[in-house]
Amino acid sequence: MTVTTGITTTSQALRADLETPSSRELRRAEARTAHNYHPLPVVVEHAEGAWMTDVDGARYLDMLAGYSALNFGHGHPRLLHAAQEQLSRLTLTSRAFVHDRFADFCAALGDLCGKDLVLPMNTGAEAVETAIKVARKWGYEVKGVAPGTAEIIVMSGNFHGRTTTIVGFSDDPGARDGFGPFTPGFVTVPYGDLTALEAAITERTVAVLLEPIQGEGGVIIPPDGFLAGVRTLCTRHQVLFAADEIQSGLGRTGRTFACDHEDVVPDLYLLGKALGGGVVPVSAVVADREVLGVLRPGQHGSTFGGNPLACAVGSTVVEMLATGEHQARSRDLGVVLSERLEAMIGHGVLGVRTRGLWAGIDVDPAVGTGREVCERLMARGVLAKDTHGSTIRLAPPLVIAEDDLLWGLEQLAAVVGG
Ligand code: IF1
Repeated sequence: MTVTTGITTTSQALRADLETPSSRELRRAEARTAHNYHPLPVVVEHAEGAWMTDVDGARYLDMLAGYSALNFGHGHPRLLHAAQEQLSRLTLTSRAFVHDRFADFCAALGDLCGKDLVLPMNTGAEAVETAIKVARKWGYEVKGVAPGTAEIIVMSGNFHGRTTTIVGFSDDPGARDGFGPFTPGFVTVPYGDLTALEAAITERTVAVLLEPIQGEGGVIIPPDGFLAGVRTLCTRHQVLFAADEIQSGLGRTGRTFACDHEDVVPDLYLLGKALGGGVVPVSAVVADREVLGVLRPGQHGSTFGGNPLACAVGSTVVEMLATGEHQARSRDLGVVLSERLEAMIGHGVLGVRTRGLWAGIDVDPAVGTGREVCERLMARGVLAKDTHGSTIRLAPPLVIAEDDLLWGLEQLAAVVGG
C-alpha cells in the first residue's frame, strides 16, 4: 500500500512557498471561516469505504468516521442508492404534511428500539434538547412534579452537544465558558457512581441523561453494572432513563446499542450521527407512548425533521442494522483492535479502553500531545482525532478491512514508539 502525504502541520500548510492544492484550500478556508475548529491540515476531495483522498491525491485511512456518523463507511452503495432515488422524487414537505417514507421509517426505527413512537429531528443536539423538553413535560403531566421545578441528573465528563442549554450542564470549561447565562434544572453526579446518583434523586427528578459510554470524554466505559443500576434506580424512583446513544449506538460498540451490553433498555433512546448513514443529518428520540405522548401539535418540531430524504436514508440504515452483520463485524474486528492496542501499553501508551470498533488511547505525554500524535499519524496516512490532553480516539468505519485496520494500528505503534 503506498500512501503519500506531505504537509503535516497547519503552519507548514500556510507557507506560500509550499503552494499545493491542499495549502491553497487550507488558506482559503482559514480566511473565510469562523475558527471554531482547529482541523488537521488535510483537504479531502473524495472518499470510499474507509479511505479518503485529498486534493493532492494523497490517501488516508479514516479512523474517525465522522465521530461515528460514518459507521457504514464513505459512499456505501445501499445508502447512496436510497438517497439518489429519493432525491429525484421528493426531498422535503415539512411536517405540515405527511409523505410516503415517514411511516415506514418511524415504524422500522421504533421496532429496532422496541418502542412505540419516534420523534425525528436532525442533529444530535436537537435530539437531546427534545428529550429534555419531553422529560420535563412528562414530569409535570405524568409524574406530578411541581410545574417549573423539574430536575435532570447528568454525568460528570458529559458531552451532549453544543446548544446553550446543553453546554450549561457540561463540566468542560472549553465547551461552556463564555456562553452563559445557562438553563437551570440540571444536577451533575460523578459518572459511574450509583451511590451519588441515588443520593441526587429527589421528588423533582424527572430524568437521568447519560452516554452509556462517554465519547468525547475519551471512550470512558462505566463500571460493569452501572447501566443496570441506573435502570433499577430510575424504575424505583419513577425517573426516566434517557440514553444518549448518538455516538455509542448503531453498531459502534459491537451491539446495536451500547446499553445492550448490560441488557438494559432505557426509557428514551437518543439517536443521531450514523442514523443518517453519513449522508444527511438524521436524529431521533425513540420512546413509548407514555413518554412521547405528552407532546401535542404545535409544542415541538423542526423544519427538516423527518424529511423524505432523511427517512429514505434512515430506513436503509435500520435495514442494514437489522441483520446484525455490522454489529458482528464491530465485535470481531474489535478483538483485533483491542489486542493490538493492549500490546502498546508500556510502549508509548499508558492506557486503552475499547468496546467494539471504538477505542480511547491514553498516549504517554512524553510521546506528545494528542494533537501531535494525530499530526504524526496524518504524515503516515492515518486520520484520527485527539480528545483531551494526550488521549486520542479511534473509531473507524465498521466496514474497514481487517488488513487496513492492522496497517493503521501499525502506524500508531510506530508513532507512539511501540
Ligand atoms: C463538535 C465532540 C464527539 C455526541 C453525543 C450528542 C452530540 C454529540 C454523545 C451532538 C456530538 C460531535 C460534535 C462535534 C464533534 C463530536 C464530538 F468531540 F464534540 F464531543 F463525537 F465526541 N451526543 N458529537 O458525541 O450531536 O449536534 O453534533 O449532531 O461539536 O465538535 P450533533
